[in-house]
This record gives sequence, C-alpha cells and structure tokens, in this order.
Amino acid sequence: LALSLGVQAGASQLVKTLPSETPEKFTPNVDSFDYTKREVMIPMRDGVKLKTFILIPRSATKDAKAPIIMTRTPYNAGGRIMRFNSPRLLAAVPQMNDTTVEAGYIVVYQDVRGKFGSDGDYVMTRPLSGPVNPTKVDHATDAYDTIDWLVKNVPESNGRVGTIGGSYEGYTTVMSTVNPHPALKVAVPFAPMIDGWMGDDWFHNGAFRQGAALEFIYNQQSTRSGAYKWWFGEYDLYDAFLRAGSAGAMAKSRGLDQLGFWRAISEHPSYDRWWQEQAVDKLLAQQPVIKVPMMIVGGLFDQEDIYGSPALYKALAPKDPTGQLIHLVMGPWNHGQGRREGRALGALEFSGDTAGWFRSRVMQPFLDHYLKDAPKPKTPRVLVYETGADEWRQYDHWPRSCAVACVEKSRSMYLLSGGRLGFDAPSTGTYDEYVSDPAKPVPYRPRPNLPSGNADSGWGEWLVDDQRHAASRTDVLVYETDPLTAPMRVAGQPIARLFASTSGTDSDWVVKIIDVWPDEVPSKPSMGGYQQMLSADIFRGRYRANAADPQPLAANEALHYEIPLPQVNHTFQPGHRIMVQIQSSWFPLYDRNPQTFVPNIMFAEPKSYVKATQRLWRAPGKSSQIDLPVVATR
Ligand code: PG9
Repeated sequence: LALSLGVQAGASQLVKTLPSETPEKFTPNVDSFDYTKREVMIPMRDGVKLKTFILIPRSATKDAKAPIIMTRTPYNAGGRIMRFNSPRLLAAVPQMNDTTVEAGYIVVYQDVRGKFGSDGDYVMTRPLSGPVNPTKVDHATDAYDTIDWLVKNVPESNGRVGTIGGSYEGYTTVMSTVNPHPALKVAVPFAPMIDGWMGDDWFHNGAFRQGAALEFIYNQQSTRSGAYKWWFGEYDLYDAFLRAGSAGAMAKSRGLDQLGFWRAISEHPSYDRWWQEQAVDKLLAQQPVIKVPMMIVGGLFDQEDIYGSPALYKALAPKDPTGQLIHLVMGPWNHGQGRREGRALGALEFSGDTAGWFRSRVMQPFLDHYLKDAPKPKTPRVLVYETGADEWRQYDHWPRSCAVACVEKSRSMYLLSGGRLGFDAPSTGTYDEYVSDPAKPVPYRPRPNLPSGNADSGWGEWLVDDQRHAASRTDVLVYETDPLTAPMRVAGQPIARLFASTSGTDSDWVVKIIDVWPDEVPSKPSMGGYQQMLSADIFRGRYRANAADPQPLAANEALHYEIPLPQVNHTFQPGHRIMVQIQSSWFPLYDRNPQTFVPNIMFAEPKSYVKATQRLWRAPGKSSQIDLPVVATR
C-alpha cells in the first residue's frame, strides 16, 4: 500500500499553488481580553514620533472615563506590557502597575526617543535642554507633548494623567514634572536616577562602578533594539576585570569607544560642569514652585540608585513647607523591590509583603486623590521602614537626627584602639594600618563575582551581605562595640569623618556600618554572628577637597575625609553589636584606585598600580569617627 501511494503522489500534483500560510495581516481575536490595546506613534514638537502603547480596560469608556498612568522607558515598551502573555491587563503589565489596574486606570507605556519602536536620537538619560543638551527636546518636553496628545486623542481618558516608573523610568517620571503639562496631576518616581556621579548608577563619590556601568551602557547604546549584549568570557568578574587592568582597557576590548555615553563619562571622570548641569536634584531645586505632587519612593538597600530618592526629597521638601505635596517613602528594598514584592532581602525577612502593602495602602490612595477626586488620604510626609524593628515609621521631618538642624542630635561614635568602637573620644592612641595591594583587591562580595544580569549573581542582595568574608582579611580594619544592653535606634544619614593617610598619592576609602547579630540566634541559627551590612559607601581620595578638581594626596599625611553614607532607619537590638569596617577597595564593582595619582583612573597604566600603607588615625585631635543619627527609642 505504501509503495502504491508513493507512486500516485509522484504521478500527479495534489495542489496547484503553495502560498504562505501566514496571512498578510493577522487579526487576533481578543474578545476575551479585559482590555484593548492601541499602538500609536505620537508626534513630538520636533516631528520625531514616539512608539506608544495605550492599554484601555473594558471598564473605561467614553461615558465612564478613567485616568491615565504613564511610564516612559528605554527598556522596550512593547516588552514591558507583556510580562505575561495574558488576556488580563493585571498580568500583562509590570507588577508596579497592579493597583492602578485594579483601580481601572488606562495604562500607557512609551519608548523614549531613539529606543525600540521610537524614532529619533538616543542619549543616555537625556539631560534637560540647556548647557549639556543643545537641542530643544528632552524628557520634559517629550512627556508634555505625549500627555497633550493623549488627553486629546484617547476618548476614554478623564483628562488627568499620572506618571510612574523606577530607576531610568524614575528619571523620566521626575522629568515629566519640569514645566509640566496641566493635565499631569501626580508623579511617583521609584528609585529615580538623580546624580550619576555622586551616588547613583555610574560613580559613587568619584569611584567608577565598572562592574555594572559598562554592561548597562553596552546593552543600551550599541543598538536601538538591544540586540547586542555585553559578554565577559570569564565566569568570575574578579578575574575578568583584574586581567583587563583598568575600566578603560575593559571598555576598549569590547568596542565601547564607539558609544557616545562611554566616551562622555570617560572624558568626565570628575564632578565637572557636565555632571553638575545634569544633576536632577540641583536642577529641580531651582524650579520656583512645586506644580506636581510627588511621592518619591526609595529602597534602603538599593544596589543601583540609592542616592537619588533622598537627594530629590532634600531638594524639593523646602518648597513644600506644609508637607502636602512632596512625600518620601523608603522601604527595606533593593533596586526594583518596591515595584514588585518586599517580603525578604537576602537573609533578612520583613513583616509581610512590604512593597505590595505600600502600593495598595499608601500609593494608590494618593494617586486616586489626584487622578480620580477620591478623598485626600492622610499620607505621611515621610514614611520609612525601620529595619531591625520591622515596622513602618512616619516622620514630619527627615532626616530625624543629624549634627545640626534636625529634631534630634546625632552622636559621634569613635574608632578606638584594640578594634573597639565607643561613644567616648580617645584620650591616647595613634593609628591602625594595613597594606592595600591593587593586585589583591578586596572583593565586594565573596567570589565568584557574577555579572549583575546573571540570575545567580545575588546582585540585588549584596548591600545586606554578611561581611565576615571581609572581616578576616588583613587589609580590612574592624571596630566593634560590646553587645548592646538596650536597643539603639538610628534615623538619618551616617557620616564617616576619618583621619587617614596613605603612602601613595591617591586612595579609595570604603566605610561600612554593620549590625552584628548575637553569636547564637536560636530562632534562625544561620544568623548567628551574621555581620549584616547596613550602610556603606566608597570615597575616592583625590576628590577630598574638591569633587570637580582632583588633587594628589600628600603621602603619609593624616588627612581629614568626610564621607556621607546611605540613609538608615534601623534598630540595633539588644545583644547585637555595632561594627565598622574600613578598607581601600570594593572590587570588581568599583574600579581599583592605582594608589598613584594619575590624570584619569579609567585609563591608568599597569605600572601605576602600587601597594600602599594605609593608616586610620584614632588619636586625640585626629580621632576618626562616625556621626551616627541616633534617636530616642520611643
Ligand atoms: N539602574 C538602571 C539605570 C538607570 C539609569 C541609567 C542606566 C541604567 C535602571 O534600572 O534603569
């Protein structure tokens, strides 16, 4: 039978033509969807058109109008609205949008100019039109033009728009509030990128975040669609960066010199006018009045943009004396957790889903008031999760404690002999020392150090890592208190005031405040002796006197450094100890300081990297200390 069928098939044609089975245009049947999707190109004032997706819940109609919540993104708007390929809007959009979907809002996602479906030129976090952006367009004008189009062309819209987004999308959210469209009624930036040199994605106090930055730049700028992805070739970035030598050498080996933003930041390693003129907090501080109510949301353990949220609040709060328009919320979150789920971070567990609670109980009533005329909620001016105690705290003034002009006064905690830490200044003593060797830099977390994009990297947790891996090194100084006999609360910004010398002519200083758990924790044995990093940062010595004008350090001279650390709201519980660790590298996340002064560390030659003897002074008149924002326990 088989043979005879074969003969027949060969003998005569069964079909005459074989057209493509894929139609010219397929119309999906979306009858079961609880929303409709419109895909439009919205023209900007310079003629450039931006790809925009408008997702309209079935509940919104010409007669039952709804507000619009908009996000402008460099991360592929089409992909952002396909979290799950689902007929339900709640599942399709990012988790950040959950409460706005439940409230029946229209959701809009737009590609920023130059990315994915949008036309135009791409510039990294395009600065406001002005000294560092000679064009007439920026994210403020693009947001304005988009909102103008939306309220005129979406018949289901109630004419009110809110903006929301995190990190880069937080940046575009903040920018939408500059010379805002009258229909923009409220903005919720999560972890906005505010100052890339001071403490957000690119540098921290002048030290370059090579381990994250190079990859971001490559993936974002090599193509419009992100087709090329950064690669290492080594599993452990510690090896990769050590072999490369400098950040500049690593960048060159991957062709980054073709990318405009890499060229720009490698030409501006100092805090010169190029950076100052795009620092969002400084620019917004110049705006005469607050036109758009804003809820600024930050994470206490944000591994990418930890600086931005409190800095923006600091710039804007003075313009809102009654605390009705500018709010700050800080949760126990890493970068992105506030937009997702906040039950735990690394080894830490919190009281329930702190992020979901925040969005439904705090953010959504705030949005509904401005976008739907819901009653004004009692939104606290400042709401911060208190780690260690695991509860939310409300404040009228933030920071709560500091050296001058806060409700409570901070206390000096001194580095003392014998690795002790205490509240009495030293009456005798000299210094502690270690050798910092650029050939064996201190890893920022236990090796292997995986790329941030690797799901196993634990990148999002490292700011609460156990610091025992560092404590046992000879190039890390460790100071600690006795076990506390009573709780100690801190609420504000710790500042390290160090007297330190180096035998080199440049140096980095890393300061870490750590909560050391009791030797035994019967309820969770793995936490016994856990050295939980609480607040830590790096400072590049050459910027000691002037961030814009780096200078060599006088070798072997005890120089004074003032190093601001990330904000805290924490209780050190009885039985815990407070620890401070000091070291001179945090590799490979931060590039190595060669410890010889060179014009641009990005391009330091191998011969410039030298060992240096580092001294931390704890002597009368030269007493290194931490200004700790201690507050009274209730
Ligand atoms: N931290 C990321 C970023 C912000 C700004 C510029 C480049 C990268 C982000 O999560 O969007």
